[in-house]
Amino acid sequence: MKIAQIAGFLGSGKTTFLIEVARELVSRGHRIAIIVNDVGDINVDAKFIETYGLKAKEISGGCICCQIAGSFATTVATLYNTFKPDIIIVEPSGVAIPWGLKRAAEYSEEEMEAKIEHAPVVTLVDAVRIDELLNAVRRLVETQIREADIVFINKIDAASPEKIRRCEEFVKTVNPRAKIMYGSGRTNQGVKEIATAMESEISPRYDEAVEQELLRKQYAEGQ
Ligand SMILES: Nc1nc2c(ncn2[C@@H]2O[C@H](COP(=O)(O)OP(=O)(O)OP(=O)(O)O)[C@@H](O)[C@H]2O)c(=O)[nH]1
Ligand SMILES: [Mg+2]
Repeated sequence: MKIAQIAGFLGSGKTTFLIEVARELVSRGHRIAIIVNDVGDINVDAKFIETYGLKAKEISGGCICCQIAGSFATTVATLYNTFKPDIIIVEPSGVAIPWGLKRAAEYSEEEMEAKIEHAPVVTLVDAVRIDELLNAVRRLVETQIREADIVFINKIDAASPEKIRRCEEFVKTVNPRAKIMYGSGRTNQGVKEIATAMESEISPRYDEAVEQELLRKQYAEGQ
């Protein structure tokens, strides 16, 4: 069973995008479940999402990549045991770290028969708010980009070419190995391409040594 995470800072368009990608995958015949992790007060309405024929679970009360990794793992295992999705698409909180979520997802193997595979880690970057992001939460955004397989520069329907270019430059500096894609959850641009990547590509399992080396490099460069 695959876990596909859509990371990105608060308000980067994760929920909007995730619903579109999930609908696309359902239309291709997949069984899709969704887990949304809300740490704030405004909760996504899981029932609303389910009207699209998806199974949706909401986890609140902390961040699923660290504080409540155990309840995330149990939710994944329960979904597998009751619904047997091909792919679970996860919206981590806006402050989650992708490798933490991979590790937490792998914990679920203790509670079910299936093995976890990871789809490419997709990190959304909000092109409309790129300047605010770089000023206010640069380190966090860098970490989310550094751990991405695909960086999706989002909201291009509303961002100037200049801002889109700044996003692209920033992403290339932080993670030259990431594939960069462009689009908009609102106008559906890029949705099919991400759905295809989730179907057909695999991201490595959590490996502590690899993560520590990446972290060491990031902080050495930041000195
Ligand atoms: N112009 C534009 N606005 C978008 C797009 N996607 C989302 N938005 C808007 O951005 C805001 C945040 O969208 P969400 O999908 O809730 O973003 P999120 O990342 O899930 O937010 P949190 O869960 O609160 O972190 C909403 O006002 C959306 O309408 C897009 O592709 N283009
Ligand atoms: Mg959301």
